[in-house]
Amino acid sequence: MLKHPSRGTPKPGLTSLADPALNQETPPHLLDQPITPTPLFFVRNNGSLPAVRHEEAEDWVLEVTGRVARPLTLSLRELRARFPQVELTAVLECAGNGRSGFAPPVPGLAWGHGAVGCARWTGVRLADVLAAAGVAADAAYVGHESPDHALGAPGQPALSRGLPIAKALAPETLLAFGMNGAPLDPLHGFPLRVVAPGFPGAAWQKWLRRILVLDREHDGAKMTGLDYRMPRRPVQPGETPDPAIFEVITDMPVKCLITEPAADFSASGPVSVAGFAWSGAVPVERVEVSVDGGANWQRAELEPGEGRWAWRRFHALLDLPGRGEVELMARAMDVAGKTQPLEPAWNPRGYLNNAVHRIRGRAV
Ligand SMILES: Nc1nc2c(c(=O)[nH]1)N[C@H]1C(S)=C(S)[C@@H](COP(=O)(O)O)O[C@H]1N2
Ligand SMILES: [Mo]
Repeated sequence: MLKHPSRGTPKPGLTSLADPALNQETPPHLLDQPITPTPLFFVRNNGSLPAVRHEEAEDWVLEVTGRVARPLTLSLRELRARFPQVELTAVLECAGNGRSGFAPPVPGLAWGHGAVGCARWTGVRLADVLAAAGVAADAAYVGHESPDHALGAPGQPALSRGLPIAKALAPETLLAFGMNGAPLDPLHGFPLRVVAPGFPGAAWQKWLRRILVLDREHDGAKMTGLDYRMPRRPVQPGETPDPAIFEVITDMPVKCLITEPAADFSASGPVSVAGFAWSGAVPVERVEVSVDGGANWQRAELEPGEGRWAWRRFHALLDLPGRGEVELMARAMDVAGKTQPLEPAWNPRGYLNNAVHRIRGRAV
């Protein structure tokens, strides 16, 4: 018997966040693999967990409607039969990853560093499905709907987000039914979800039921107000900013995570530092590591990674300055020259914290 049938069962070994919905992150040292195993992959649910029986999955119906010439009603079986199957490896990161690092604190789930993972996704191209439906010339956005509901408010959708039409039509955007060589896990959207590489996790709609093609930005649950939006200019804590200066996040910043050594390490002699680097629309160019608070940076080796949207492993051997407390830091840079700040850029909802990752330990 499930303890919380409408919430889902927590995965063992992950860190659970205080929230009525099931939200769990991965301790960074458990992210030390090019592909994050599904049992270790973070979970972010805004509401209930839709229960879909495995036997019912192929009959799961996806509807495509709105600004299209031919509205579609496709079962998962038909979706598989009708469109070419695509596999790609991509990082999925919550826009709120790192939120606990903002000072003063901001409302929202207090994620540490682990609301991120990299998986192999299998599905069909959203562009192929939209071509079959015949998208109208004035289509500007797609809106996505799912059966999960706000906890305690069954009539209220938990989340209904979408994509600008250009991203919906981009070759990397998938409707995925597979994750890491298996059917999607129920916690990750079984039987069908959106995969939108480079976009924030919120755009990766799970348990996808309906696609609305729209001539304007979608206004579903958690699409409006300040949700998943960044101000176009810096906003100070305490300021009441005009919501009109906020825009939907459509790109994730360059970032990296140290996965080795783990926090509170102790080392004697040179220490091996490794981890993964990723970004959104602009590819990663390099990773550097520091052991002196960022005064000096040493270039790390950067491995190719599994395609354009996968994260890339970096590693370096760092000489420790002496005995006692040390702090390892890593920062990535993208090909446009953007890098990670030493301190996060504060914003009212605590999104896109890509400050350098720091791991404290001891030289012995
Ligand atoms: N239907 C639905 N889709 C959803 C969500 C949700 O609550 N409901 N959460 C979104 C958010 S905010 C994130 S970060 C990702 C997390 O995906 P994961 O749980 O597979 O890691 O799913 C997205 N898709
Ligand atoms: Mo998210």
